[in-house]
Amino acid sequence: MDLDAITKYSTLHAKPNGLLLQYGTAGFRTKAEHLDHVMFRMGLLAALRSRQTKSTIGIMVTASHNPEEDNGVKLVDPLGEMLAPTWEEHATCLANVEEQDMQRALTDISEKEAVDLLQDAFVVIGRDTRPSSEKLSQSVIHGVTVLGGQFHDYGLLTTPQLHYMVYCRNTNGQYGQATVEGYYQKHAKAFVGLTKQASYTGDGCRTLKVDCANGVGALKLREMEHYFSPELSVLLCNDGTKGKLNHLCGADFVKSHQQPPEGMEMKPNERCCSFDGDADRIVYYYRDADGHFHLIDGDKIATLISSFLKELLLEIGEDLKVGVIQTAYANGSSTRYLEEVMKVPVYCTKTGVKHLHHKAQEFDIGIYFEANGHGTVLFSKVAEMKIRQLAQELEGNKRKAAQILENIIDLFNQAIGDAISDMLVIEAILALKGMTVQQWDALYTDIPNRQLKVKVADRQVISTTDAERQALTPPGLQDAIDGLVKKYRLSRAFVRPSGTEDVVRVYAEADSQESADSLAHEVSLAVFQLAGGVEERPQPS
Ligand code: G16
Repeated sequence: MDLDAITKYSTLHAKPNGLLLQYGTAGFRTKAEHLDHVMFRMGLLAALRSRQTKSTIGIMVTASHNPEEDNGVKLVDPLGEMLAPTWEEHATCLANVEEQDMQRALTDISEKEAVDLLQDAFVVIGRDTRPSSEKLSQSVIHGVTVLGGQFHDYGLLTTPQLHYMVYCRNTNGQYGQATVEGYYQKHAKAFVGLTKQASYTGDGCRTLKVDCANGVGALKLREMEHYFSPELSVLLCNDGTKGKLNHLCGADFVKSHQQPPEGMEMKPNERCCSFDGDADRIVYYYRDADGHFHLIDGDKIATLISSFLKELLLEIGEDLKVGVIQTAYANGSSTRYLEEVMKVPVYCTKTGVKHLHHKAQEFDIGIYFEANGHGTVLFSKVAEMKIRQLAQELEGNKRKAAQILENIIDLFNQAIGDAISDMLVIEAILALKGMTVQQWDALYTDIPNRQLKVKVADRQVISTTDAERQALTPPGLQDAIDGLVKKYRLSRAFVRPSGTEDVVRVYAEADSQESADSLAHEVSLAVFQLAGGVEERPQPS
């Protein structure tokens, strides 16, 4: 390691005085102007991680659903998964260390992790469309090269595409070709294969309206469109030609405000969906004939997929171990439906796909979705081999079911939740089942719910347990929440510090929308009073 070069170049990426950042739910996120040093340092860290694992490591420059002025960075581990927890700690330590201590911090990490400094290092980089992303990705590249690492800059990518590239490179192309064309071809082939099997619905070409949050998803969907047309035709809105990234649009806006994005013209009963800013989340929705808006969130996506997969497994006669992973935000109705009607075991983890992904790996088929639309399905190697074998051996309808499963395996992004791949899976399932968006929505009725944000001086004063459903600190907060919940029927509520925004998140469910709104507001006031609220007191909605 050329320690002098590190000292010399790190002064070009100076750390702002007093700034402390933590590797949060999905990497570092804050105002873009505070991130140059973090990017340089994550370039250094990725080079070390690459040497240690003798694999390609990914770095994505994005702040996903956050406002355009923010930015962020996340590291991608060898099989396309999120960075390992011990390395998240190294990342936090390296991002916060003072410049004069950088050499020591890097040496400490190398020693602790037994990094062979003579190994080659290779890092692939992607970025979203934020105005700040290009310059910040140059700082990442600087960090990688200062440590003698090689790199490939993919430029503009969706976050899941970058995860896919890492996975492909580290499996020597077995998972797919590590190019954008490779990504399009692999997923489109599986999608077209599936929709061909949908012949009995006689549905032909389908149209879907997609709100792209004015983000990179629009560019990538445009590039990909001709690979999957005419089986699916997509009409893009909020494609980045005029509006601001994530502003009044995108999956996060639609889910948390429970209303359509700006710029989307919705005819009655028309199927529409929204991506978030880096296209790793998707939610669906429609307006009924009376003009009412219906949201179909990650929970209902998980339900549709689970019921479809269970039907196929029944057809082929395989008793594979299936599990659904959710978080505390999952609507109570979805959990009940999955457990009681579908008889699928459901597990709850902390927020953040890294937690859900990890749990999902325990099953032959692990279905994980956050209510916000972030998720995918993982197939174990054993399950995959079994299904591929049955697709050759079985006959008639059983063979057809196994072939559908084979295509589904190829269509899901096995590295991370992916809005494009999830959209294609959903469209294929609806086509195969001959199901309308209204029939999908009618699987169960959501318990009315509300999500709010509260500004506090230091959100870390709130700590939680029981998969974030109970607050441990500050003292008195959980008792206050328990007291408020008792006032409403069919109710529950919890609070947790966000790991991507400087806010505390509040979630409440109750028997009517009015009650859910009121409970969420009362809990917000308790947070404001007991956890050091700043700026404006929460107002009733
Ligand atoms: C990220 C994570 C998600 C998480 C979301 C919100 O999404 O990948 O798993 O649900 O942040 O996290 P928090 O509530 O801690 O702010 P994205 O789409 O912003 O990358």
